[in-house]
Amino acid sequence: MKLTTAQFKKDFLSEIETLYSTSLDDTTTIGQFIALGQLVRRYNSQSWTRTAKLYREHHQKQVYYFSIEFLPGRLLASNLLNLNLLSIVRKGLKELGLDFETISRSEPDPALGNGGLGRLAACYMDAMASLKIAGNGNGIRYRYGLFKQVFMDGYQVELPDDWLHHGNVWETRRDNKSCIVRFGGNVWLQPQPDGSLQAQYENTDDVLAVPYDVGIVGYHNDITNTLRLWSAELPPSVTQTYYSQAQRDRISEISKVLYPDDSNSAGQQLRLRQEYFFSSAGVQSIVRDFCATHHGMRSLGKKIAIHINDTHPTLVIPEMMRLLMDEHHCSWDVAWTLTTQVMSYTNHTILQEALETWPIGMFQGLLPRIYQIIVEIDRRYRAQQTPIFGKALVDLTAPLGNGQVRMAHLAVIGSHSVNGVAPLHTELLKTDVLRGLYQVYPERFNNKTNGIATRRWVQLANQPLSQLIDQTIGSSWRRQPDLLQTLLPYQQDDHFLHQLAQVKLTNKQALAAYVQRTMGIKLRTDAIYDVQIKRLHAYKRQLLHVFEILREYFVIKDHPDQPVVPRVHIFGAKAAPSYHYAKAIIKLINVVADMVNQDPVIGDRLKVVFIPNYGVSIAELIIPAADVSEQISTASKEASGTSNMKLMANGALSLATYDGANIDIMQAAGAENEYPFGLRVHEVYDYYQRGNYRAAAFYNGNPELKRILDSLINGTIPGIPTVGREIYDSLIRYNDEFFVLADYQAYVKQQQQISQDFQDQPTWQQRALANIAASGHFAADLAVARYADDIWQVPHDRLN
Ligand code: 26M
Repeated sequence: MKLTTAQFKKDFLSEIETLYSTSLDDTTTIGQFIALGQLVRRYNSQSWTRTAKLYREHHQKQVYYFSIEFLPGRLLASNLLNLNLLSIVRKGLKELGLDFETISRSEPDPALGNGGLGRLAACYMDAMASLKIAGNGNGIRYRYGLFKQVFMDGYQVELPDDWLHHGNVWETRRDNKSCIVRFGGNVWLQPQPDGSLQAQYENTDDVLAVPYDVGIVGYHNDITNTLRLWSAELPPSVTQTYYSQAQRDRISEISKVLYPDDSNSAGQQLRLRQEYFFSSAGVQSIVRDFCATHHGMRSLGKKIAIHINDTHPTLVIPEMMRLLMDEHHCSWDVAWTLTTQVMSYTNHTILQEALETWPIGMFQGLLPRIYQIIVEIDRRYRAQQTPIFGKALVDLTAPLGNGQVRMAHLAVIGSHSVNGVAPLHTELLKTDVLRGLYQVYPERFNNKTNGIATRRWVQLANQPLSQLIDQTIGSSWRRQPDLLQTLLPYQQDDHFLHQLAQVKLTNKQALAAYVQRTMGIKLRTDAIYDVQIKRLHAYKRQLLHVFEILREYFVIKDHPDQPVVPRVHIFGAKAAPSYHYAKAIIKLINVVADMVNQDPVIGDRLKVVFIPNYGVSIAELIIPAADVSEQISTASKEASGTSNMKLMANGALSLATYDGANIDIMQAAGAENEYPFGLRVHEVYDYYQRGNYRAAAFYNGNPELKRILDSLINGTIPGIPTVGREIYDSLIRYNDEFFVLADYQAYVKQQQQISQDFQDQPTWQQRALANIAASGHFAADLAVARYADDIWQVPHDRLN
């Protein structure tokens, strides 16, 4: 939009005046943020209204992205970037004596997600708006987001994240779009005079679902899509006059807090209530909108696509069946055809413990009508497929089995498309996790490699790099990230490589200043910044990284006068509060950090910083400063990874196993520009099959490794008698479930190579550039365009 600096200043001061009835110098930073947010909303309000109208008038097919998590990060800067107002606002505020960055940092970071899954959903919302796809998000407005992490005595302590304390400037509550979601009670099918059956309910627990809409601004295209987050409230009192305190609590509980687990199926009833709550509310509002503009249901499959982000929203399938049959009088067959036309499903994990199942007893009690429908889906599936595939395979793949509702099976059976998030991951779905269903529906399976919002992760997070790229190849890459490829010839340009190194230095200085200010640790900016940022999980093997730190520590202690290449090891990671082992590793990292950082012999040659409360905003600070990207999961366990993509786009070299999208990154940027190592998937699977993995053999066969492991239990690392023993036992007594010891040697070898290579800065920067230049492959815009073409079948803007 068009706006002069003078007009902006006038508008901002008037916004302050209207909101606070006082002058600018009498406001707080958060107050200034709220005023600025309101103003941005006002600037964008026409676009939001117009977009809805545009889609309606063009009868555009709507995509609804259902996700139990959205992790958008702060929205002020990204909205201004997309509205092309960032520099005007920056300048205007400066002229008013204010600093944009300071104001921006006061915005709460909505942590309505755990990690990769929720962040991916947010990147895809941004991409859909930028591609002019009629894309809608559908999720839960958690009153408390993911816990705030603090360390006390090196242990993780969780504090509530009261992100709505000052309200949320970006949301609009829409009472007129509320709907009722039913739980529990009894249901029966009542024959009607016309011969049809009508579902009748009694003694249900009704919950009012109230939507809060957030505008998702497209990049320089006057499009604003909607992210709809549902909040649970008491229904209006016409239906019931009295609610006991227990009933009130049970209702408000539903959208009170995000489950902090990202790798385990919690199996708790509240989780199931959350899942049905936003699935039902979302489908009801979709069908309601559809009916307002269409006659009958016939064209539903042509006008609507519903995407199921992991199994958590799978109940959209039986909920759609329920609405079509019970409310819109479709036959089973018509309803089923429409439902499967509309639905598609993305799987995000092959970890067995993360595959959701619900005990039938619990499920039936909570969702009796939905359960009836699943029983019928199961019956028909068995009847149809048994003659073709036999009873054994059908038992294995049916929606119901072993007394459980199997959500992934229901998702595959009720969708027309199932995708994994990296080529390897999709192969493993076909051959392992969903093998049986792949036999039944081979044509449904496809791959969609993950992508990231380059706008946030490069343009906003790394402005020095973005400016350098602009100066070098012009600014079209900002709209078309694949143009980053044209940077590759500058590998031969010494001046450019020098500037690239300067950019990295600037970003390291910013991170070092943050670490100094918040943790009191002084970091050299000429060290290798070696970064591992992701949830804490045994399969992600932060432990392997710790072993490298201990190795480096012993090298210096043994040979204090030998020169070493200085390193800073940076961690960011939250552990699920109930994940005891992950918390033990957090304690270990913190204790090792203290030991290393305080040792005068070590000095500034080796530092370890575990930055607390890792999340989107801290990632934006760390990623641009990274030299090395640790992507060291056990081969086969990481579905894709996305921090690997964000780090490469910012010029970090990957130290990576042959897992998830690491493989594709190596292919795109050239393996010679990364540090691959470790077991391949087939080797991991061979160990499983033969049962011949012996961790102790690696321990006994490698004195350096033995010394490191022994240091966990012999007092060398102080203050971890229990934690050290637990970790040691997990490796030696319980045979190292994730093959840390098997990969140790190869990992260390690459780490040593890194230390050597880093000293040749021009060559290092050439390789950093190869990563930046190849990162356009992993732009969310490209990934979402493929979803649009292959799965949703919706039109989108061309990417050039
Ligand atoms: C399930 C049940 C109960 C409570 C929580 C959950 C749950 C929540 C989040 C389970 C899994 C959740 O997220 C999984 C996840 O983040 N997977 C990651 O998805 C990324 C995007 O596709 C991939 O890049 C990562 O490899 C994958 O681990």
